[in-house]
Amino acid sequence: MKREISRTFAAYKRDAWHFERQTSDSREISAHGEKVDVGTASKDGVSARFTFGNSTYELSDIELDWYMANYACKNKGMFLVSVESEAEDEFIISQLIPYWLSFWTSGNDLYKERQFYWDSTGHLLGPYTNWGFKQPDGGTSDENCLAYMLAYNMPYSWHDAFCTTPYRFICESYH
Ligand SMILES: [Ca+2]
Ligand SMILES: [Ca+2]
Repeated sequence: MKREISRTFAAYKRDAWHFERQTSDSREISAHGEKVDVGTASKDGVSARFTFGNSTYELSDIELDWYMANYACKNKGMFLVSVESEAEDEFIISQLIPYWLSFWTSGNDLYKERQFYWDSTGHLLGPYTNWGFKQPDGGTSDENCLAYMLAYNMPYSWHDAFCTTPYRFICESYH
């Protein structure tokens, strides 16, 4: 019999999505009651933890859309990452390289088109930025959320992307 101490991890009220933690090594996202296997995950949903300067970071080992990723970080007292300097950017990228996957940050221009800011700090991006080739290219489309991505065979850089796409994500806490 499957030992299950399933507890509701978070309830994302806006669209009634929620995801659950389980004691098994699998993690499922359920949407409107339908369970979708998102693959094997560690028990705490974190694949790596590291510190840099005054921050601690956690890389998720699950993929969520930007809104749910934002909620997931806040639910454990952290925030989606904000990147304030080249040094921080380079350090984070050095941690991401082994994964070769996209990761959400807190950056977005959901409130004012083309005005990207870090949701975690409320500050506009800059002065340092690491936009990828031809990025941001979303214009007035719905590419409103900022992810670390690999594109055009370039190293990790910042891309505006569709917020509803599930990617892994980076949580940051300050100490
Ligand atoms: Ca930061
Ligand atoms: Ca883009």
